[in-house]
Amino acid sequence: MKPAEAILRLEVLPASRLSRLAGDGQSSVLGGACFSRPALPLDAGDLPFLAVDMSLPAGEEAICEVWHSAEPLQSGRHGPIRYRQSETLLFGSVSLDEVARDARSPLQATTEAAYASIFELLEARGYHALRFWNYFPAINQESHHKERYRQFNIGRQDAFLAHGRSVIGNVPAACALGSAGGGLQIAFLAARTNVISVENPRQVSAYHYPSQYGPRSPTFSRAGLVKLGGRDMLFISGTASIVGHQTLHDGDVAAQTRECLHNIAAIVAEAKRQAPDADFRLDALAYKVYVRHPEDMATVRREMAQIIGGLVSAIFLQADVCRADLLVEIEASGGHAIGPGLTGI
Ligand code: 3EB
Repeated sequence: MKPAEAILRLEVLPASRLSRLAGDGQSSVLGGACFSRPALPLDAGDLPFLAVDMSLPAGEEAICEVWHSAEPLQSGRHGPIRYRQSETLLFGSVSLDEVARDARSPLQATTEAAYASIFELLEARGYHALRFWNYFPAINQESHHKERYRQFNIGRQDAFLAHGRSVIGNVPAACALGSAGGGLQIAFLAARTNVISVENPRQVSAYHYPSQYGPRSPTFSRAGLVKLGGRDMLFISGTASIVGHQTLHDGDVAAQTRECLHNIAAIVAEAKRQAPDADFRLDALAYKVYVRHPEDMATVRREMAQIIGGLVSAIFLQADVCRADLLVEIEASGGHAIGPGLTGI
């Protein structure tokens, strides 16, 4: 498929080229996210973009992932959310400062408020949540007697429950990473058609994690599968070195990377079982790789190249992962167009 005609295409480009793309009112851009340290003052007009404060590998330029669609697009706002929609898809972004509203921790309350707005929007417009990207600072730090990731999980789950949504089974794909600064930032992709949730047979579903990982289980599926324009597309959640519900390979970033890819392969196999006509392949996915320690970047790249090969689309970022013993987390998507331009491993 030619990129220009694709119903959904992911382009990865230097942030310096974003304003040229965004300036055009007829833009094919749905939305996206840019990553740099510090966060860039973004020139994205009324497009839904996150400017995330997150480090890149040494010497790399600020980078954006940009989702495009060939369908006619319309921009809008709903409360704090910017969004852009087509007949088929809706992409949104929201950035909120953490503010205390009541006895709940500011992060918990802000998370619940952000998700409540998102669900209101999706319900009003008739879209199904497919994929969430969650970023907020100090994810492993404790405040209000709880780790901040756990506060986030309470706020997120409460918003699902308040909107009559299931918190097990058919839940959206997601990731949650620690940024270097800023507020709570959420980007999301939603579809008009039904989304199928995919789980990983090697892992306990996150929504069934036992309470040792927090009072509320995280509300996300291992991947979301959707048919858009007759093509199966797969959005794989952030995937870590977890088997069952336990972290494996404590302190060994190379082994953790291999375990992540083993898990991603298992999710892809499971997705193929649910969509037999799809041709998802590990070397045709677009990857985003979050590495906790910058000095581990080269090791992660080497392990990935060894398993997948060098010619894949991949973004590498330095971020905190939601369990203190996780050194790397990898997300991926496939079935949509990718390019122009590949960022190889
Ligand atoms: C894990 O598998 C690793 O809370 O939205 C991965 C993907 C993780 C999504 C989330 C967390 C989330 O539990 C962490």
